[in-house]
Amino acid sequence: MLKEIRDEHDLNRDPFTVQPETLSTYHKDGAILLKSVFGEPWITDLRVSADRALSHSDNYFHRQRVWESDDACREFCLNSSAPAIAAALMESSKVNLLYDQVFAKTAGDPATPWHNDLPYWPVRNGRAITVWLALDSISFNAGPLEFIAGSNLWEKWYQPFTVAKDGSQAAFYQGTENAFEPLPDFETERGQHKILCWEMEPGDVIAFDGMIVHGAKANASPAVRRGYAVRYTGDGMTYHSDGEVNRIIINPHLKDGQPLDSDQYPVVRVRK
Ligand SMILES: O=C(O)CCC(=O)C(=O)O
Repeated sequence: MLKEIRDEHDLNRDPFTVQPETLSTYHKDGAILLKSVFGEPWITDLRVSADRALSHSDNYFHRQRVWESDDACREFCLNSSAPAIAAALMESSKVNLLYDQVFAKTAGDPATPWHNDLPYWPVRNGRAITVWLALDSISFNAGPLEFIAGSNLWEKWYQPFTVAKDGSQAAFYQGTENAFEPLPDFETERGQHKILCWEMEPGDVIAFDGMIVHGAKANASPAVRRGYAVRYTGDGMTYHSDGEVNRIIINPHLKDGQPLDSDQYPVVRVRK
């Protein structure tokens, strides 16, 4: 069934329709490239926001929760087609914004190690999706994202880690759950998997599941590659403080098991 995705939140600047093939590919592979979803006004505004946010970041290549203090990011997270993309691909009637994150890889920046995202986030019991928007042209040698197709279906919660400046895994989180699986050396296992990797143009989006194993290549080009990642959750997702590996996104006002609805994780879409 073709889904029309427009609601009162969609300003119609970038209307988006998801085709049945798109949906089935997303469910099977866990990641999909959507071409030319967002137009020039967004890209221009979000580049300014990304540069400003990164100039205040103490991390070498990313900054989180930008939307809370940046008008263009707030507009994108709440009122663009991004929540509708999330709702359609998760097939969810309610969508919450979890947080947003800007990334920049400059020339020579290292690879992002393989990982899956949900183990880092203080949420459980539902699906999550990232809408990852390219703000620059990203060629194969400029640090594109890579995904292990179908790993979203493994339901493996790989042990989270921090990353040092040279891109190496600095510390593995021990956790209180005892539920994290040791992280295989996916780099040496490359030949055993179907790896998805796409070149992107500004305005292209990769939408990917919170459980898919992914990373990014080193930036071997002279160009900077900026990306804007917005993380959304779907029906049934609840707060889970044991998952507070990423301390920047924990919500001190929520208790375990509560729905996420809050100022920090606002509901961005409800389909009646
Ligand atoms: O941009 C990168 O290198 C990493 C992005 C990533 O892992 C993510 O958005 O979840």
